[in-house]
Amino acid sequence: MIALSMLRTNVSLDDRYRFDGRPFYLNGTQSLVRLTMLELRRRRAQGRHTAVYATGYRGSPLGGFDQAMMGAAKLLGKDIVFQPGMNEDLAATAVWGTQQLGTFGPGRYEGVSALWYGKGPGVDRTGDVLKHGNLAGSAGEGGVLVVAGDDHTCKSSTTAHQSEFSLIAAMIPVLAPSSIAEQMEYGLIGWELSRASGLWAGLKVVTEIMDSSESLAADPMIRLVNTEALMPSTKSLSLRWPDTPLAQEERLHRHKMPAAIEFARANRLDRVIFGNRQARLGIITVGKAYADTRQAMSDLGLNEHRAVALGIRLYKVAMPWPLEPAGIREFASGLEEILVIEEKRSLVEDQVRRHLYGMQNPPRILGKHDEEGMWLFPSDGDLGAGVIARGIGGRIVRATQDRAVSAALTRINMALNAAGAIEQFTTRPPHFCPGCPHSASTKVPEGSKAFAGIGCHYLALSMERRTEGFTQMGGEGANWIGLAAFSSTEHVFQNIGDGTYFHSGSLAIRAAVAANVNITYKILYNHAVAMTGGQAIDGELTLRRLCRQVAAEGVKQIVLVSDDPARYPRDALPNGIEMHHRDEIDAVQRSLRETKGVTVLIYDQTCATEVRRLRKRGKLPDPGLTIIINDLVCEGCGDCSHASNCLAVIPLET
Ligand SMILES: Cc1ncc(C[n+]2csc(CCOP(=O)(O)OP(=O)(O)O)c2C)c(N)n1
Repeated sequence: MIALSMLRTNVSLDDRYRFDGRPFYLNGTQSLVRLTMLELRRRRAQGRHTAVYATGYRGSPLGGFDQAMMGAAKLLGKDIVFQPGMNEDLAATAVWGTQQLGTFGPGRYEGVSALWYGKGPGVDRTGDVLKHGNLAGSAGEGGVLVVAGDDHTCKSSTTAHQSEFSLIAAMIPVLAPSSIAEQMEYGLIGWELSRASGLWAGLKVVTEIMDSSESLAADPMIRLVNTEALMPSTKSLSLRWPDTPLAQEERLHRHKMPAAIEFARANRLDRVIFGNRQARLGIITVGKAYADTRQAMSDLGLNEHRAVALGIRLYKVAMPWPLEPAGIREFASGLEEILVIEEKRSLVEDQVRRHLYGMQNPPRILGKHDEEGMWLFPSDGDLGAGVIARGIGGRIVRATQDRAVSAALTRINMALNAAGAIEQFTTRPPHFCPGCPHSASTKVPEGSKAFAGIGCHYLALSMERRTEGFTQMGGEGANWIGLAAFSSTEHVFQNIGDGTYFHSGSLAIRAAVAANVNITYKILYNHAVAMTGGQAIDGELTLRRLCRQVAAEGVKQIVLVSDDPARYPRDALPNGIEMHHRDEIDAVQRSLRETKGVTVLIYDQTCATEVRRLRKRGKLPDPGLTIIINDLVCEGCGDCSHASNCLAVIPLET
């Protein structure tokens, strides 16, 4: 609750990044920007002359973090350095570098608190670096926070992601906040954990929290126990040089991991929220599921007082892996049943089982499934407050026959059924923006098929474009290498955005050339990484450079199509590049598909949203041209909408 006297009368957008003791309003993305500032302030308060470094690669729910960091550059100051990565794994390698500051030679700072960020698939592709980096470790005056963005319901992704298991593969502990304030709190704890244990520390952020916003009265207060003092036998766990792989492994398994668990225990990161000794039903929950569980309990009419009276004890896990065992054992004592409520695959539930194994009179542990093997808190789709309320309510009614909970449960079930029925009419499929170049660029000639990839052009999959199938970012066309060897189809088109080409896709073209398959890459040069917010490509990719790069890969032919081929003087582009007006795209594609080997068609047209932004800012002239369909002669057949594939063309009742 924020007192009226604390409210600002003068407000500015920068307030979210000010530290003047006043409340501030910020969204999930901005909370990570503020986190970097908090970390620097914390280190300065500890008397350390350290810096903060942030790098990674965009993708929802971390799509706008780079823009937010760049927008706040002045307020961040010179000791917080932001550098967008070319892709996730190379960015993580740069983070590894920041931790080498103390061993490499004299530095300008005592250490660097590094933040890496990436969307779930980016976490996956960075696996090798995360393993290497975590084995090498973090610097004593540094620390690494690995921010993994998960889109659990696949709102803006190609996989409904859960990053924990990738982080676990690299033996990186995971912290899972349940609110915007906790994102900052756990972020700071993560850096401390990293310094104390020599590990890299994971911070899981999810779409629902990143896309929400909150007013906060104050920054999180963090007081941590010095775990080094608690573990006197532990030698320094930090990154060192020289170092050997087996010494790293020993340090990781025998010292760094136990240090992380000790850190969690000593600081009581996981804690009992409410409950007493008489409780019989325990609820363990984590991350966003904690917030949903509280909502579910409220929907069931269970405030803290009522819940305790019904014999419920609630436990909130801050670090789902490695799960600190002492707290769990203490919590479980005296309980008959434990419900583990967590999103996606079971992670905490399995560890709870392991930690309670061998306990006298152990409670029944349910989570993903009930005792009959029926789904209780499913691992697929959305585990929202409604589904959780249904699960918890059912168990309470079963154990207590409580009438009020039973009545609330009936209401919740009715609401869930009604919501399910409405949903089928209210889902709006995504579509190209009006004026999107992909609307025309993704067409293929009669008799041909195409593959999609990562980017806005992915939406062509649900349009009449004979576009069937896609790959992960950077794999574009490599699936054809395997498929072509056994297919009777002679040739395919592969769409690839310029952002993806720069990130990693250029390597897929090299692979296709090496395999000598018949494929035409359509490089959709829209001058933006459009789908994530229209960022610029993270380096220079002029048309000339792009043409020279693909030519150097050894492709058989390169054709450039645009709305104005005369724009490029002959000598601006390398020799041998054909240029055509984009109206000729069909004929161009027909000719390219007959050419054996790898060919490239570059479709040059700026992203429509970027064009609109540039025009609004007066940076691009308005063409002053409007096409009007005369409604006096229009027969209302709707063909113009269909043929133009443009949402802005709306059929008129005539
Ligand atoms: C490994 C990985 N990193 C990040 C993303 C997030 N992502 C989805 S679409 C996209 C933009 C691709 O840009 P571009 O290739 O230029 O295509 P456009 O959106 O401009 O059509 C990104 C970065 C992802 N899907 N996978």
